Amino acid sequence: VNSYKIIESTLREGEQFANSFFDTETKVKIAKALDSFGVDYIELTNPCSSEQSFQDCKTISNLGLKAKILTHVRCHMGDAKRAVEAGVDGVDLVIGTSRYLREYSHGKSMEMIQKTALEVISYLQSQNVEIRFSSEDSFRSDLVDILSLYKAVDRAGVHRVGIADTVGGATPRMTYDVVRTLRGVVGCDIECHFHDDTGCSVAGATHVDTSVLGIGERNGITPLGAFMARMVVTAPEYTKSKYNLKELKALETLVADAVEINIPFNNPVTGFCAFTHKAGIHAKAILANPSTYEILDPEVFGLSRYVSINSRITGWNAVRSRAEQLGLSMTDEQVKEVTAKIKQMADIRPLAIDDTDSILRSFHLELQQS
Ligand code: HCA
Ligand code: CU
Repeated sequence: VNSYKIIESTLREGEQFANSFFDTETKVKIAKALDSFGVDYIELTNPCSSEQSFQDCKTISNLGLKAKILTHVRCHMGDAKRAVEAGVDGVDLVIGTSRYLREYSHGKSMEMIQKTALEVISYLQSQNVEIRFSSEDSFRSDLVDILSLYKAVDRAGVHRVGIADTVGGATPRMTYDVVRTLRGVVGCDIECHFHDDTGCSVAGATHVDTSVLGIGERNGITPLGAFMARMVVTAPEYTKSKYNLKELKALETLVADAVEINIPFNNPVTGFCAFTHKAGIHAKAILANPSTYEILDPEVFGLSRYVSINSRITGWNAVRSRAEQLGLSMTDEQVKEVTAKIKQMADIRPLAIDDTDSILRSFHLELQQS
């Protein structure tokens, strides 16, 4: 994978998150922040959902952003017409193809689905918008069924076909197999949409659906930040030159505030401890060469690492580095001595950074006075 595109769905899938309520102003703010970050597409809620959804879709389509504006609609003519009226650049069509959805949701046969799909696609082509066609619950659909459907829509000229792990049950291996098989059947781009019910949402194709912090229906989809963390390792040149990675933290904070949640402590890149090193053995190596224990360089995201010395498992190399930061000069023997004091204190109670700093300072003061 040397290049890929992001279809950012915070303003569609993300609106399906339990806590989400986005007023127009918030949507516009988020859309602008996503655009500034550099995402390729911004996907919006179906304009048929409500009057305000239609208005917001129009408003965002008219902002003149660099990102292409998409809306996500059911595969039927009424929805497609409303999408075009809203002025979007592209339309993401979706229809359920698994037995579950065909029996318990819309009740259509595969023949009916294909017929409707081709009609809707030909209408959208006449309106010059970009078209994506996706099945819903792809991984629990009959593979032969969806492959022949995709073949037909590819021949009809869609820009992308999508596969969706709607219930979050697919493994990376299953994803690889389906995408590879599909690659042999269609010539257009392939988009992936993964739910995170079993913690496997970071794996991908040419176009990947994300949302900020992964917010979405149930426990959401591929988080933009985790995906960036993955891709900065997998495709560093492309990822670093294309996306404004230094804006990630502000973007996440904006969305977290809007939906009233905290950024998880263990979030990739922006979790409060993502670049905190604690054990003495780690700290020593990190200070010598950060790559020893860091697959990601925090600076790439405009962040910095932190070497903790506030615990019983710290080591003297870490303490020496902190002493240097504080401008306290000591010999190695002295550093080892004060490290022992810190460990002794840390065995008794949890220490804060202020505690260890003052242990260092008073130790240094005693040295000067003696
Ligand atoms: C849903 C639909 C969807 C669609 C994905 C897509 C899913 O909200 O139930 O069109 O790419 O997960 O299947 O989000
Ligand atoms: Cu979804």
